[in-house]
Amino acid sequence: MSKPYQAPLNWYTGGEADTDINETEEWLTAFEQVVQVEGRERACFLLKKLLEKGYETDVVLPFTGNTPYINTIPKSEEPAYGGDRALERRIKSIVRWNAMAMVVRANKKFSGLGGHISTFASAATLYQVGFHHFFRGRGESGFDGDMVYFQGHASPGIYAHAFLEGRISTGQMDNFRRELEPGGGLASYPHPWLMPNFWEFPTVSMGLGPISAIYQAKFNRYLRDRGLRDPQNRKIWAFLGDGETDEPETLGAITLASREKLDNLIFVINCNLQRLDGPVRGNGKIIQELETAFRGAGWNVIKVIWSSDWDPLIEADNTGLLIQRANETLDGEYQKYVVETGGYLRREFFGKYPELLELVKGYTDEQLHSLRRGGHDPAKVYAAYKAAVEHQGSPTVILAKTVKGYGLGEAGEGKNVTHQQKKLTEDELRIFRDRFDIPVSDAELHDAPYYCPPENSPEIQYLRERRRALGGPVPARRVRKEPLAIPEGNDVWGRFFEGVDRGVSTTMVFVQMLTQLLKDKEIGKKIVPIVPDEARTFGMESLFRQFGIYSHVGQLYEPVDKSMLLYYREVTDGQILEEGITEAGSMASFIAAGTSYATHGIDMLPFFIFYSMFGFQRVGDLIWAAADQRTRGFLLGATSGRTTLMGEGLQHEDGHSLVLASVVPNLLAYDPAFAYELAVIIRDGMKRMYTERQDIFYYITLYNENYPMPPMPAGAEEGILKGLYKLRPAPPGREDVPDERPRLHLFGSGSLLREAMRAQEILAERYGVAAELWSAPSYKELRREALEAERWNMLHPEAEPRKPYVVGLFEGDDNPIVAVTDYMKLVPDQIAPWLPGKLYALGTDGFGRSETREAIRRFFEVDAECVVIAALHQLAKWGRIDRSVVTRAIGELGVDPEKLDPMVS
Ligand SMILES: Cc1ncc(C[n+]2csc(CCOP(=O)(O)OP(=O)(O)O)c2C)c(N)n1
Ligand SMILES: [Mg+2]
Repeated sequence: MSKPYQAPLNWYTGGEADTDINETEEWLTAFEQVVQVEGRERACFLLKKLLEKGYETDVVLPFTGNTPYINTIPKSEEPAYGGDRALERRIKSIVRWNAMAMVVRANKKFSGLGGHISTFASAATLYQVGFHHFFRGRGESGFDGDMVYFQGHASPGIYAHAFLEGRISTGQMDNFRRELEPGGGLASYPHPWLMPNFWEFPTVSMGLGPISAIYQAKFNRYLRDRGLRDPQNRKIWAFLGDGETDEPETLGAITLASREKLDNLIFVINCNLQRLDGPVRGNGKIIQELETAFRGAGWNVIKVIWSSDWDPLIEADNTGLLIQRANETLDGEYQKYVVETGGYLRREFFGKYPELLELVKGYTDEQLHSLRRGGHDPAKVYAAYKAAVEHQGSPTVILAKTVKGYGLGEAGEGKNVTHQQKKLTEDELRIFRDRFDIPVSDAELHDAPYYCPPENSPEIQYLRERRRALGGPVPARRVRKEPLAIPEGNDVWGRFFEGVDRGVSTTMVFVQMLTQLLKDKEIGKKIVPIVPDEARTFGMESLFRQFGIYSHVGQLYEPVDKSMLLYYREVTDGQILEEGITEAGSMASFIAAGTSYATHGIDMLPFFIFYSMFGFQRVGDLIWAAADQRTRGFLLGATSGRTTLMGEGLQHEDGHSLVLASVVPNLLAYDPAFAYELAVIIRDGMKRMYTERQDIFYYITLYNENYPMPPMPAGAEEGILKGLYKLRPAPPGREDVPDERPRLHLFGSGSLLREAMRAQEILAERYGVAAELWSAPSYKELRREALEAERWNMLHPEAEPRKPYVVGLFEGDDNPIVAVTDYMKLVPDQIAPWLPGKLYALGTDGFGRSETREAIRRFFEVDAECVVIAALHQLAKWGRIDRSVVTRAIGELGVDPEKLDPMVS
């Protein structure tokens, strides 16, 4: 029988009225008896049976992923607290004060410098319980312990803790957000690039911390399953804001975490109910919403809503009305209670039901006002953390309810403007000081001075002892420094330098190269191929069989293509990370693998190959975070080029990833045309990153056009790496007359180098022009080197000037240059300042089209014929030939002068 559809109801918004109170009472009493007499197992069984009966009889319960709005861990199951509560409260108060002081002082000196007080104010207990009892340091090896993703805006609190530990000086504290001051300052947020011995994970672009943490947890498993390193149940703690959960990246991969049974992963979501502008869910309840999402995804959810202050009330309430009232109250109302009086709470919250008023009649208004939320109670937080680290089989999320700006009082506690509060009046400082009992005199108050108890004080001794017991300070970043030897010999690379006559693409060449590296005895195991459901597109399926697709559980089914040579082989120690259709997830894996020299002390070499169009513009912010985190590895934008990828059209044809790549400072971007160029670049990249330990990474474009790969010209290596080298001189002119042909240079890169080659021939054969042909695999490198030299010259005006490489190549040469690329004209134009007036770029500015390669190259005016026309036009402009030659060529080469303008069509 089909079930009638019933619209789902939420715990807090719906439910029918009780039409027979006595009957309800009987059922509840009976149920309670079962629990007491026969136990919870039996009670559970009976509930399940009732649900089944409901389905049989067409009584369908609305779906709910929620439990009531109370703590998941009842008072009766709370463990004894593992530390000295009084001392920890002292330390926490001091940390609170110093965290506030560093922001206030920074803004006193330079108004508007910024900083956040209220985020950490709400999270202080969440962090301090972690610091004293849970976050394991890096230990003696330097590469053990937990990985903690701190919420970016809570950084003042993390600095303040490190200050008490003596890891950060007063001078540094005073230079918060003044990183260029003598003696060094402190970065606004967690940036490993700026504080490489301190911060490990860049988290401040919201959503990136959570997704990175999930894939980090997966990567730790991968290392263990492959027998490379046993992370010994290192925990990954990710602290995030409740507002941050609106970012798609935050929740986008949570099912992966449960599917992979990542019980090494703990999310702590600071649910202060507010974000920057206002409430996160004024009209709902963020904790309940997140509970549904995480429970639905299979996580272990621990709610920490009420502090111990509420326990007696919850226990004394035998009407169930307190929980009901808690369930039905909206976040917007809870926020209001924070800024209102106890009398207001009594009237508006408890006053809804006479029974609840009765319940709190012995409480004064002040007592009601000081009933705390769970996230501010170390006992509740401790219980939740302990349960989380002991939980097995799935990841855990702790939803901790707090007050934004806790302790700021009138200065911002619970107020909508609190996120940006960075100035406190003397009165507000006084209230803060008194509330947390900080020994700062009235006379000093104005300056908000830091307070650090003496070294032999119980506070400092305790703090030190706790961190010692937990294996050292957190956060702390260490790196493996030993060079890794990279295969450099011809056994690996030789075949790529030799060239092949048959047509192959640079993508195919790359796959061969990767296979070769995977087979290498020394470094093969360290290679991590990462692909987002695109392996077949790139012809990588042969790797499935040979190296296996990583799966924590192996392959529990017989694959449909088992009988085929290249079947889809999932295996526990598989090497390939086949991430499915998630460039963001793949990027997060890339970061985890490419930073393992720091997080795990072992070198792993990630090669993340993706559809170039869905790289930078889709996950550019993660690429930026990878740069910040000093990730090493190779990003490969395959099916690249606006005109080389045939037929796919506007949303697939990439003509700008190289422009986007140009903005990342420590990223090298290459656009190779031939197998040997690719080999030179990858070999050198591996050497620089792993042998020389440079904190750089690579973006390399790969094309899918097949053509013969020539052997490497002698001496080309240096030019390839620098970004430009002469590939083929102009074809010889007639021997019987002096060579007075007009001359110019042609630059080509990627697939379009071949159009430049063809243009060189047409120019010589049909128009008597001598064109020198150059291959330009990296305009970004050319520009970087030129900028560096020029800057040095500016600052050393009387020293022997340095000559940029590209300037040296064309010095004294007064011929024009035409560059052709499958990317935007902006890519070659990067070097225009050093070739003044000479460089003319042809590129693919505009939207792509579904078309054949030939047609679309003509459309974008980058085919050989259009290169010839551009070359002749430059020569005419320079007065080297007559303009009529250009007109003739336009006609002869069949280019319609009134054709569509690709830039605007
Ligand atoms: C991707 C991104 N967008 C916007 C911001 C700017 N921003 C910084 S903090 C903040 C509000 C944070 O709210 P929540 O996540 O609830 O954290 P809380 O401070 O309340 O703990 C915003 C919008 C950012 N850092 N990253
Ligand atoms: Mg918030």
